[in-house]
Amino acid sequence: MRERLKSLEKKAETAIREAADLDQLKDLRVKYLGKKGELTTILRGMKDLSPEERPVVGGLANEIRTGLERWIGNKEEELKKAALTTRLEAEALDVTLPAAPPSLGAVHPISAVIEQIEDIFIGMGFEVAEGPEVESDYYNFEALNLPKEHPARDMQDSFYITPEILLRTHTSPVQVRTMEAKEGQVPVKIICPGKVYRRDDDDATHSHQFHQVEGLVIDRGIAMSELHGILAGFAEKMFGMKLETRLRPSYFPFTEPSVEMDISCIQCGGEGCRMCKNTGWIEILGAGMVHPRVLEGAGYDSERYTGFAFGMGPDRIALLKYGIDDIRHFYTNDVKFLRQFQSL
Ligand code: FA5
Repeated sequence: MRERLKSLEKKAETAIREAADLDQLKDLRVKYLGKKGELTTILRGMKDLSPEERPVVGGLANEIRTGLERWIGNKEEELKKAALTTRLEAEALDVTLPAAPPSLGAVHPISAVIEQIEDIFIGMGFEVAEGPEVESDYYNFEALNLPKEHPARDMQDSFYITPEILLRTHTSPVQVRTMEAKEGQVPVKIICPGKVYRRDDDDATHSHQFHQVEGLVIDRGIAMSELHGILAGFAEKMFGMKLETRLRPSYFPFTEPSVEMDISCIQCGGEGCRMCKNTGWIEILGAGMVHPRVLEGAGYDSERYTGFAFGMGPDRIALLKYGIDDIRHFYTNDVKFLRQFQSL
């Protein structure tokens, strides 16, 4: 029995010395000193010893237990210290390292385009006006010469909230609101940027929510030539290059005559390429002379005053200007896409 105890002591000492971590040490304590441990198992055989041998072996067993407890205690200290040192080293803070640069946001490309449009028109003497996105049927349609049941209402499929309230489908209602606020005074020279909403199916060039910038000029003797001059000047500044422009006849119920303005393709210069679908031209806005009925309805004498209005889509302008192939990139908020515009 003595030999068994001695050999157990040796085996346990080696195992304790070699324990790699606190968990292993805990297992060793259970294995050798636990209630069902090896020392207890050996001591169960004491009943077979002679009465003389019993106290001697009992004393030896106690000595071995105390010794192993001490070894385990010392090893525990050692392992705890080592674990602490490793943690401290891993968490060491080097205060001399240069700080990580804070990650800066970027201006959204559509906001950047709207700001550029505003700057250009402010430079030409325009003021910036605003209007509500939740609009009445009256301002969005009726006051713009689009009475109920007018077939041209189908040109702008709408999100109605009640039969009389909707999300505005264009920024043109701000024309009427501005004229009303001016109470027949001239000159009126405003642009109005803002969000608009249409029940369009989203695709590469359509979004159900997008932006427009409206423009309105009213004074005595305003003619189509002024409209063309101002918008051609705007296009060159916007795209930063010499451009050809042309007005094509079009139809909007609130302008007469109505036109769409094309610019020569900014990619091929008019030769024909994929961007301009080989036509050499790209449409950038709708415009026209304010319809006399719209002027009169908002309190302006159409015999004395004339004016022009235009409406453009900054989303489509941003697609052209930055060579982006899908309008949906603007609305999915992928930071990798947006970071490309950090320099704007
Ligand atoms: C209008 O909304 C007129 N109110 C513009 C106007 C104002 C004409 C004043 C005359 C006088 P239109 O529906 O064509 O017109 O839209 C104007 C621009 O909005 C388009 O040229 C296009 O750039 C943009 N646009 C229209 N629908 C979408 C859409 N679903 N997604 C993104 N851009 C769009």
